[in-house]
Amino acid sequence: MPANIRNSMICAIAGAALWAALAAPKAYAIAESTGPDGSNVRAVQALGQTGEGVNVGLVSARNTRTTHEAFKDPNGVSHAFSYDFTGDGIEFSGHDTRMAGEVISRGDYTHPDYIGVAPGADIHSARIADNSNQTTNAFLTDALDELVIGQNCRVIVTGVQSDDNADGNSVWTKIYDYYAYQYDVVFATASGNYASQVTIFGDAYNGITTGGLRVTDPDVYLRVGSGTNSGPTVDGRRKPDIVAPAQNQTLPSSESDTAWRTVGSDAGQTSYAVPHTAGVAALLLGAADQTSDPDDNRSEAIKAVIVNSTFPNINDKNNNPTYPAEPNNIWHGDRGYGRIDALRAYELLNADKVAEGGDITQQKGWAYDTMTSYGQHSYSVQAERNDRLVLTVTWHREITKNGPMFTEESAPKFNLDVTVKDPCDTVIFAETATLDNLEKVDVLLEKTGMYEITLDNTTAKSRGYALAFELVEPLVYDFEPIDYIVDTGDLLVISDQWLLQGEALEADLTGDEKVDFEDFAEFTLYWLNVNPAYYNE
Ligand SMILES: [Ca+2]
Ligand SMILES: [Ca+2]
Ligand SMILES: [Ca+2]
Ligand SMILES: [Ca+2]
Repeated sequence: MPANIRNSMICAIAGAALWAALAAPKAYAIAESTGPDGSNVRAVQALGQTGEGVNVGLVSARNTRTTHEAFKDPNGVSHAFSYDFTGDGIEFSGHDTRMAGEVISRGDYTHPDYIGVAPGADIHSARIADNSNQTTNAFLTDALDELVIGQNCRVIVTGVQSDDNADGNSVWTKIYDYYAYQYDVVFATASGNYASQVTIFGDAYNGITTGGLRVTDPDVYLRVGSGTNSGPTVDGRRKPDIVAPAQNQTLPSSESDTAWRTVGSDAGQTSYAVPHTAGVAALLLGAADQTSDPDDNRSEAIKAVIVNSTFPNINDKNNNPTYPAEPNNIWHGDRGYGRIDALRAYELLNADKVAEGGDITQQKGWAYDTMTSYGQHSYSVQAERNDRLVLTVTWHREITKNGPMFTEESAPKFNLDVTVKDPCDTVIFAETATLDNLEKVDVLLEKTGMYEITLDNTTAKSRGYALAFELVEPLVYDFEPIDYIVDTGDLLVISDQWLLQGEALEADLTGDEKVDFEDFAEFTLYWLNVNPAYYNE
């Protein structure tokens, strides 16, 4: 491998033409994309989390306009910093200023409510493409050395893509996985735009790859954009991991220190989606820094809780439902595991850490542990019939560096196999795949009792891993068969047992051993309730 491969870097979105073509700017767009039908970030900000003390790196073709008012605190001090690693100098760009603003904007006098995802964080913007839009692996490693080692960036977000073969084996991708593995960094990578499959850096094993969502109603993001790259990767791995709002975001731009642009179209440009992921990671790291637990800020733990807590019921590019309640649809090539949900991720990371070996009675939790050679860990979780068990396990691919060489771990790569057994010892989920370094389970449980989750290391290697789980309770009065809505199907249970008397009648909602108008009145309080994460007509 030559020491200094040159490569053409393409901005993941051509900014200038796109924003001009959009409809009139909408008030508080950045705030709305962070609402409950977007990335749900405002709910975490309302709890006092801002990502303060967390440094985020932006690796892109050009630089952030660091003098923009949106980056300044009340003392006039900017929280954005720019660096050039190409020798062609610092050059502000709209694209990179907008990405940075989406992560850390504090608003300004004319746009006080246009707050980014992690407004307490700092951003360090690295230019890695020269005036010919070429980059080298030296530009990239110099940038990451400065951002990760020099500036202690624990999150890296990327605004460029490459048309090299995105099979996880390019030097670019290995460089990313090296810094993630070696320095415990969260890489927020984009699935990229306008290609037939996920592009570099979206093929990084250790990153969280994000696709872009378009709006389906004002401020509601329920459909994958037409231009965001779909998975799997060229080598068959399940990327993207997640999706995030892209369309209709009003962001600080580079034309002046007070310029703002509304960007993102129904193409779902991933440059405007992936900053949500970076910002959420910064919020979570900021929160984890406030706890005594030493492992809740591990990059694997951040990834596990983000992926586990996604909202899965997102329509595909063609606006067809993706039916996430079906066991084969946990992951989908357009939407990955679903839309990022900052509040649910925060609540999951905030739940108590769990340990392998013991019995777990909490509704959700997470673990970070090290698996030894051919080891086995098991987690026993108490669950109720009709709960859904949602579980994510992830670890990093190991990359080593020798001079300019980045080398993947020897074959076979570290691998955990995940098995779930019900209280009768029947296997209800099992996988023996070795390709992906993330496994997610989302299964409806048919029995009440202790479920055993087993992780088997199929290799002689040892490795850290993170696990996150949540038991999602059924809707009240969504009788079997569970269909995630309380409607006429459930009313039939009441009518079938109408005026019956006795113990353990399903339709005796009041517990007085008879089914009558009191039960009907109780039932109507829940009429047409749905669980939107799983309900499809
Ligand atoms: Ca902590
Ligand atoms: Ca496996
Ligand atoms: Ca029902
Ligand atoms: Ca009753």
